[in-house]
Amino acid sequence: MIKKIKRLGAAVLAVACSCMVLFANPVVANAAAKYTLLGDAAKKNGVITLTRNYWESGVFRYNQASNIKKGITLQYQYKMIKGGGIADFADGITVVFSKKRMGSKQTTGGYVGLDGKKTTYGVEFDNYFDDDVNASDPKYPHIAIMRKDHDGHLAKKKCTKMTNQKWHKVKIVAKKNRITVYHDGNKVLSKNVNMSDKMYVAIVGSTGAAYCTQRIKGVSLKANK
Ligand SMILES: [Ca+2]
Ligand SMILES: [Ca+2]
Repeated sequence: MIKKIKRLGAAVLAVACSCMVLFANPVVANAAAKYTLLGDAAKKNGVITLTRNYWESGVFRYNQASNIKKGITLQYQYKMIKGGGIADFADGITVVFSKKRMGSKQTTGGYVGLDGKKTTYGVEFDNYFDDDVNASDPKYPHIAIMRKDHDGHLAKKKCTKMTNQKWHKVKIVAKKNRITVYHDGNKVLSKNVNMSDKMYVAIVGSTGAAYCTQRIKGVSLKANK
C-alpha cells in the first residue's frame, strides 16, 4: 500500500485531500501593503516563505480586485529549495486570477491554488509531475497558463532551471483577453484568455507527499497605462 501511494505521487493524495481544511492559523493581515498572507505563508526579512513541509499551502493574496480590463503587471522573484518525500521538489507556485477573493481554504498538492472554477485562470510554475491522476501534466518542470484546475494547461513551456535553487524573476502582464509571461527577462508564454473585468490576484505555493521550500520576494502589482 505504501508503495502504491508512493507510485501515485503527491497529486493523487491531493485529489483525496483537496477538500481538507488546511489552515490552523488562517490569516496574518498586512493592511498597509494591501495584501494578506494565508495558511503556511510567513514573512521574514522581506522574504515570504510559502511552503517548507509536506501538505502545505501558502498564499500571498492582494486584498482588492485588480482592474484586468485595463490590465496589470505583476512582478516578483521566486526560489525553490530542494525538500524531500517522494520527490525532491513539489508541487510548485501558481499566480491565480479568480473572480472570488481567495479565502482561507486552499488546495494542496498538484492543484496549487486552482479552485476548479471555469472563470479562474492562473500561471503555474510546476516542479512536480502529477503522475497517474493528471495525465495532462508534462513530465518535466514547466511554466503554464492555466484555466480552472491542474488539468487546464492552455499553454506550457519546459523550464528545468526553476529548480536550480536560485532566485528567478517573473513578470506577468494580465489583461482581460490575454496573459503574457516573462521568466528571467525572457518572454516564454502568451495566450488568449477570457477573464472578467475585475479579478483577484494571489500567489500560491503548495506541497503534498513530496515538498520543497518555496519562497517569493519583491512582489509588485501595477496598473497598465
Ligand atoms: Ca504538477
Ligand atoms: Ca502542470
